[in-house]
Amino acid sequence: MAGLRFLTAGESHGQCLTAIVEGIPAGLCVDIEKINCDLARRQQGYGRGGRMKIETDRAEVLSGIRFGETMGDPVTLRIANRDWQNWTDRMSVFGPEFGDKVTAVRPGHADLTGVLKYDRDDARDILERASARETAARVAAGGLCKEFLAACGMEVVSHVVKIGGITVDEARINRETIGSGASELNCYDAVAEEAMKERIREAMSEGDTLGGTFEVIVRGAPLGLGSHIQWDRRLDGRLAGAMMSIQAVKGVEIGAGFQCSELPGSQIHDEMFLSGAEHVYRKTNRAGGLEGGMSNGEEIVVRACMKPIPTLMKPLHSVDIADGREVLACKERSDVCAVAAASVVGEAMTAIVLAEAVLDKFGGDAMCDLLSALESYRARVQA
Ligand code: EPS
Repeated sequence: MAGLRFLTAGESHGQCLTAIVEGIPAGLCVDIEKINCDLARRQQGYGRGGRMKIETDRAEVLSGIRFGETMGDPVTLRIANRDWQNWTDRMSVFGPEFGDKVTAVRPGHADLTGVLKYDRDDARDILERASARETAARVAAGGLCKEFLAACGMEVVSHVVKIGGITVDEARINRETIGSGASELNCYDAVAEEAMKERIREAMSEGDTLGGTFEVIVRGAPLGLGSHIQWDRRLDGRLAGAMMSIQAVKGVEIGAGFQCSELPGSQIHDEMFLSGAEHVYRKTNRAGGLEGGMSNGEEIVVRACMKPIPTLMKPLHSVDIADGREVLACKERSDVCAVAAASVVGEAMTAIVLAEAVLDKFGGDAMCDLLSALESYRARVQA
């Protein structure tokens, strides 16, 4: 039985999104405003569309927390869709069919494969759930996991490193400020951020969309989360899978990632040094904090690349599933660039995987048992 599991439910223009998180031990103090803060961060970002002006995402707790503390029960989190008010007829649960069908499927979206696989004649039945709106529920679940990790001395932050081909200059970034929330694009190189905004403005005026890359960093993880023993216990594999599950993500790297295929071993592996008699340290972190499928005590660094959103205001060539004609793809209100939002979702998915790994290693129905196991382990391995 998995130590932690979560499910989400809900359509983009349905009544609400719901997340159920099971496995958080009893006795965790939860600050709902921290979860709401992440939900607000997910809504931000230069280049987001009109929907974000309608919504003010906030999580409501329906189960699992009493007097501000978890009880060990599944925690149910609900986020209302304000836009539902404008969709009650088109998204009615039992009412008669209403509204135009979406039939001019979008290249790059779930539309075509979804309607064929699920035998639907309206791509709305697919796009409502495929929409990245679902990530609000993941961010709420991840926010809860972040609070659990914080109680264990861990922090998960992120930053955007590339948008539309414009890349940050690592030399201009003070890594300690990452996570301070001081940037509209969640980018900590102010010069690159301005150029990214300009690129987003250009794409918007051209009716186009832009992708990019974000990096998630875990601080304070003890060494030994995950295991080399079996493929499905490797933490790097679990992180990559979770990251790849985010809508529009097409590539994931850990540490030096794809650079590993270019440089010799002498320039990739992080050499080890001793401070004092026993403490091993490294001067570099090209492994991204993961060796042998286990955390090694350094910062865990995962990058994910997001493709440009497939809804273009200057639509691409496509087909109409209603009559089999070649047409231009449909236009739905959408974002020009959502990489900053995706970086917050990346934090959430990373937090969920890390929380699961902590629970696998230290067990725990009750926070006090888990924290004492963690403390004695940290003392033994000095991490
Ligand atoms: C999103 C809400 C959606 C989209 C976007 C993400 O709202 P709407 O469809 O009402 O404009 O803005 O979804 C997509 C990018 C997509 O491809 O579906 C959100 O809450 O993040």
